[in-house]
Amino acid sequence: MGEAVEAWAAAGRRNLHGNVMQVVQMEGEGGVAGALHALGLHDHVVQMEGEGGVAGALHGALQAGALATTFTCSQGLLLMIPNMYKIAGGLLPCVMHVTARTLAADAVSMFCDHQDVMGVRQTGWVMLAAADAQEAQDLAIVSHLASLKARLPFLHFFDGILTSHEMRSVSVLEPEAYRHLLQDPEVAAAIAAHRACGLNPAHPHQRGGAQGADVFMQMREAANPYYLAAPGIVQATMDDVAAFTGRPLRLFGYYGHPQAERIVIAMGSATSVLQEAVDHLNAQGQRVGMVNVHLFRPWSPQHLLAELPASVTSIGVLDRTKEPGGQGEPLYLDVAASITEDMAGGGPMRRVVGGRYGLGGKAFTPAMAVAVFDNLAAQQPRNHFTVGITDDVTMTSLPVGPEINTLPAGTYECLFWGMGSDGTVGANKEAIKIIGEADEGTYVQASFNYDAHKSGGLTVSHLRFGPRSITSSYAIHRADYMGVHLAAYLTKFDCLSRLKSGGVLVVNAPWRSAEDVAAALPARLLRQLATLQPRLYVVDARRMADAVGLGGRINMAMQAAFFQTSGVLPLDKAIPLLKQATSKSYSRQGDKVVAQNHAAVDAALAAVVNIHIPAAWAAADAAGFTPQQQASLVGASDNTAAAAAEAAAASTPTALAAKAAAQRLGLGDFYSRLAEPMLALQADSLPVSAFQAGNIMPPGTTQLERRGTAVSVPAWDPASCSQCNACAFVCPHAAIRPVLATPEELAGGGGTAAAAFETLPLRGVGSRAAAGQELRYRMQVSPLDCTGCSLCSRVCPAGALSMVPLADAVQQQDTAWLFSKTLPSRAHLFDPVSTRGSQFQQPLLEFSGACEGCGETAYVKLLTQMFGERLVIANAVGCSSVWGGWEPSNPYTVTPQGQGPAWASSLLEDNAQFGFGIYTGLKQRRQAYIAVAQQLLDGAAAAVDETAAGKGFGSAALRAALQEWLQVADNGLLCHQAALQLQPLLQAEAAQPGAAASLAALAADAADMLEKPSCWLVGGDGWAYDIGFAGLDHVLAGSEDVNVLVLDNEAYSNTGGQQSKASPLGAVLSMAAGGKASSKKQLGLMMQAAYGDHLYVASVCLEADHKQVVRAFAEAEAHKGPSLIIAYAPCVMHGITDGMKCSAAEACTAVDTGYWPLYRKLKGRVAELLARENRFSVLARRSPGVSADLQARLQQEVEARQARLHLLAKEQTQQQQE
Ligand SMILES: Cc1ncc(C[n+]2csc(CCOP(=O)(O)OP(=O)(O)O)c2C)c(N)n1
Ligand code: SF4
Ligand code: SF4
Repeated sequence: MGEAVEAWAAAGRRNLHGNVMQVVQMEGEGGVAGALHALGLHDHVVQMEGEGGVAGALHGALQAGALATTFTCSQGLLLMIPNMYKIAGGLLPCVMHVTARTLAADAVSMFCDHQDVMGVRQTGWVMLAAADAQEAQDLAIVSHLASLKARLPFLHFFDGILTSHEMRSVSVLEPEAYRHLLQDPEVAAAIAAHRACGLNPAHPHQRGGAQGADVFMQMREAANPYYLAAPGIVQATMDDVAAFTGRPLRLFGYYGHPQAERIVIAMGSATSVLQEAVDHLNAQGQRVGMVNVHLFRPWSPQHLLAELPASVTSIGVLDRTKEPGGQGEPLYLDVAASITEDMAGGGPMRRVVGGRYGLGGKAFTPAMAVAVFDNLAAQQPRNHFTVGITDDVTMTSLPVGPEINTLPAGTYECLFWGMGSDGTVGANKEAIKIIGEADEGTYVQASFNYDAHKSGGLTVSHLRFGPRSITSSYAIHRADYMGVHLAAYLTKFDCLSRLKSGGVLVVNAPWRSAEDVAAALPARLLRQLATLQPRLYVVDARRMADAVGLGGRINMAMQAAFFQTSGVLPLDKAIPLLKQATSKSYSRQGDKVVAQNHAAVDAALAAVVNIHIPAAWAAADAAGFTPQQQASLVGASDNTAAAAAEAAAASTPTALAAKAAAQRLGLGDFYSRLAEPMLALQADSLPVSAFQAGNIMPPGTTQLERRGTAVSVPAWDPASCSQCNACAFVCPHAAIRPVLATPEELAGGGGTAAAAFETLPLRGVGSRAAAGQELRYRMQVSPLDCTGCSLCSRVCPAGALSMVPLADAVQQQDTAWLFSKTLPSRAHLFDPVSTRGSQFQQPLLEFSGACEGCGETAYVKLLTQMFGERLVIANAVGCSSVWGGWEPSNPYTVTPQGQGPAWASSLLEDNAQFGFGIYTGLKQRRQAYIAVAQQLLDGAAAAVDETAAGKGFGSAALRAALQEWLQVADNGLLCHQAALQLQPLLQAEAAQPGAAASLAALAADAADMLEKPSCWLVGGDGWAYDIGFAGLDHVLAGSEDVNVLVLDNEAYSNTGGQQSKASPLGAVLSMAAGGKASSKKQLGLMMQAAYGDHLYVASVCLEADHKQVVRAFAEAEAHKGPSLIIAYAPCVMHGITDGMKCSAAEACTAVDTGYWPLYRKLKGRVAELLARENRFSVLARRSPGVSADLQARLQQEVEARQARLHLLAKEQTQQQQE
């Protein structure tokens, strides 16, 4: 919401008062207080460093007599709690708009429930809940007006994602109406009163002082009249607004049978589902109703009771939140108390039960709503129930029947299965706008789901339209139209079960005939098609997109196919509208891109193939696979009969490969219990017993995904390869690795490997193993784990990698990959602190869900290669926590000995403190261990352990090893070697009969305590520069041995690319739509200047200088004190003209031109870099003058910074020489 306001400002849109908003970024509440005004009385949009800062600024602005508003949700809302109390305590009117979302608990989730707003219900803010986008508009207006009249702050909330991200036809109130409402004398007087209370030296007063026990309580109670008056003020304001909108609003909106016996009470988008269920049940002759709670605080029992039909005997309350251990959830408790008090006062006997639904975005459907009404009809309705899951542990769940159709008649439903970054979601947003705007009488609705893979993952778009208003806030179950934008999804997911019989099915595939389809799809799908008899169309959108130069962006071709085959609009009307919309949305990227998209539309229209479904498919072979597929499946695993049987039973080749991997890794239970259903989108039906409370994920589970999403994968040419390992170094997904084998191992590969396993004699270090054995070298890709970004082939200095279609490579290369996994590690032959040597170490971060070509992952992968066996990572929330740990995908894996990175994530704002806490905990435990070991060694065993009295402590060899370990216990690398010597001795002697208990105790903890942990605090620039900066600063100011890695992609990428203080001058980002006007914060320089030599600081760029980054990691790790490494991370948000495949070259230019400092000599000018990145070039196209000015300033800034860095480097060298 804030971004939208900022974008309006940048576009010059005027507010109600005729002013154009102006964006300013303030650092402190004092400055903001004078500047922040909202509701258009004055006109600034302010972005703070974090939500805690926003609340402080809001509070300050209000104290100054300004009108202010803000937007937030979830963790951000929690950060505001202290100031929310202050604002309410000061009776300061303002409005906060909240897209209600869940809070991080055992896991982080970005989806909807009311956990966040329920967490602030005690702060004294009035709380208004909107059920849908239309109500959100209407109640936003009510909130702003009523807040002034009531002299209380208002929190206006609606369901995050469900309502906030849904596209829906709404009736927008004209500015004239707003103006009229604002001119209401009562409102004008309230504004004047508020300003009169503002801090001003002309009429000074003091606010917010301290009080003692004698008066504090009375003062708190003195505010009661305001809360008592608020419900009446809100209702009156609702009536005023309704006079303009024609949509009446009530504090508690009753809907249903006038003589209802059973009613359900809820808030938010679920109420629209309840309405549909009410209509459905009343049409069957039942007598039911529902209450949509708009005013949640202050709670008004009178208004609730007044809304209920006298006939009501049974009430169900639905809460979208959970209060573990409570008597019930908040809404239930309020309703129950109101009804009980009413009954005590002589009101009718009514039974109230409550339950939970929809936590973390869990769907709430009409069938579930019916289940809640059915529960109320039971003799003994279940109380404290859940609905929407199967709770087979504490047995709370209500039984739910099959889904029912409660949609308005004439509604047409479309479901699109797209791949992240293929443009499907963007195209669908355009399509729904086109459909909605083409005919005034058409109502539209669209919502979008994404999986956790940043790119190449699944997107599902739900589009509905029809002649009546659509409020159904749940997924489409039976689509009239289905677009499958990646043919593999047909087999991977159960798409067809969501298609209506006789509906339209359009698939992006190279098929031309029914025979092609039959050869490509398993028999179970052919049978399903024969039963459903859809109108089947095929379009080879990928080929078309390639032909016009759009690569993987197949959206335009698929949109053209949609308009052509669905018949939703006459084609001669739809296509010009589509092209018009395309021109608008791609104009930012230049004429060439617009022309390419238009060409894709034309090509698709001419190439859609209609395929008749033969009735014979109904009897397709029950084994489930075509003969070709059976052959390829067997080849992909091994040649046993069991594998063949497995192949027949499994649903897809990748699923089969995943299952085999799970077995190999001992993750069979995790895979079948959780990962497999989750990856197949079947996890909604998993019962509670499938989960272990506390959420601990086993390592290495991304190996089970075998995603196979690359279009093309690298093919290795041994003849050209120089064995530099540069390709493996940059690969973001660890999908290409150097492999070493002896000729004997190759021969023992059973011929399976030999053919596909060409090798070279290993060059350089370690070419002969210790035993004098010859080693052979090979660069091996995992085709099913590669994302096809092609970075590896582009960085290869010898041109030894070329990209080839996945289909051509998969079978042979996957067999070779699986064989390579059976070879022993030879990592010890190489120095991990070298570019080449580091890549012979096992990457313990692999196959993450990061975007193709992501610049963040390779840094962390390198960390795991250098320190993985003793690595501990505290990860700030951001992209790196999403690609680093999204159930069931854990990309952090282990060595064959079971060691690997220990990873945990707390929040965005506290990662430095969290990591510091982990470090301190580990250090404290290890120091105690070291002290005991030292004591024992010093001959004090008797004092520590009476049973060991007089026996001495271990053998001389053990004591020598222990002594050696103690001497280096604080040095990560040396300690590793000493631990390798010590541990077996400890274990062996502790296992001897009669061994001292103290020795056994030392041996028992040895695995945990001998290695020196390498603690890294990892996160993005949003964390380090902004929201978590205070904590980071505190940790770096200390002397503890923690290492900080900032993955600096110069924006808040995970949330869509908002500007951070790391963003450069002139970049167009969200919250900087007019180009960022302030400079990048010089975090490294600041910290160095502040904390001097006790802090190790480096600025690195992995793509530009492999050696420097390896050295910086090693030096930081060895530094006895805090270290800070700021790492340049190219990101899809940079909009690199030719895509992320060019990100390595782009990063090199960034360094060469001095845009990104590595203490290197400058070459060229930054403009060279900027011209190729859309975040800069968009401004050059839109406002050339502004762009030129900002770019010139950026060049100057780069040069000045470089000069300072040179100076610093010089000073340091001089100091060292002295
Ligand atoms: C206190 C708080 N505010 C906002 C958010 C929402 N949020 C989640 S990730 C993220 C972006 C993090 O950006 P950055 O640290 O730069 O990492 P990146 O995603 O770019 O890797 C934001 C704003 C949050 N989780 N917590
Ligand atoms: S194409 Fe990309 S993901 Fe695949 S191996 Fe090369 S660098 Fe790795
Ligand atoms: S940092 Fe950028 S490229 Fe990497 S996962 Fe996030 S959005 Fe994608």
